Amino acid sequence: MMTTMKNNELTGYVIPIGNGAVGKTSIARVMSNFSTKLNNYETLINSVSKTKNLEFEFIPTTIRIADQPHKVLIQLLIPPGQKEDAGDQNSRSFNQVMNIFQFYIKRVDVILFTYSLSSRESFNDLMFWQTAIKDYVNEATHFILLGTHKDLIENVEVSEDQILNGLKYLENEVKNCCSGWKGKCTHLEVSNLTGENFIKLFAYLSGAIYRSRKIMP
Ligand SMILES: Nc1nc2c(ncn2[C@@H]2O[C@H](COP(=O)(O)OP(=O)(O)O)[C@@H](O)[C@H]2O)c(=O)[nH]1
Ligand SMILES: [Mg+2]
Repeated sequence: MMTTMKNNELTGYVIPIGNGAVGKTSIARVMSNFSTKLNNYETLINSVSKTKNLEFEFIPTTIRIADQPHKVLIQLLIPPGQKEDAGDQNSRSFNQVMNIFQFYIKRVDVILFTYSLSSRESFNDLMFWQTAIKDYVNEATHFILLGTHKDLIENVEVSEDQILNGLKYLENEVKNCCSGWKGKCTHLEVSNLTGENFIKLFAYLSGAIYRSRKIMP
């Protein structure tokens, strides 16, 4: 028997933040073009250009809760990773974009604190990004400490211990800036080149959006 999905549709807003070139736009492109039959997204990610404004990507997924299908729409909003206003007429910084779209971004269901496993600097700079995004955290916001470039095995600059400590740090910061925070968090390492761990990313995002909308409809 067909199960109706009426009233079971949720849209969640997901923001990847982090330094430029860590792979935020690539994540969105790979998600949107993901196939279990593909294991190389090189052409796709090499065609990504620098983020100059807020970018959008929209990915429909389905999860089953208590044997019922739920349609979860992942609405990605990708801001630039440029920290300071560079005075460049053709490009906007993170702050400029967030100021322009602050009334449009009503809530954030999931934050992807994104860094490259091959750049310790991009990992350490997540302290900056946590402060930059804190006004958008609500009691239901979930987050992932998301490492990219997992394929660059030879160039890994961030250890498992550092990832676990970083996650604890971010969790404490989120709790401090949002009293009564009821979200969840995890860490995940992916490759935009091979698509490794994207199935886990999809599962976490749809589950996190579902829980976030239960806590705060
Ligand atoms: N090898 C490898 N390259 C990646 C990965 N993610 C992104 N890149 C490359 O890094 C460049 C910058 O990525 P981009 O998505 O533009 O980063 P953003 O500035 O954070 O949006 C892209 O041109 C990709 O070719 C990854 O997981 N592995
Ligand atoms: Mg980008």
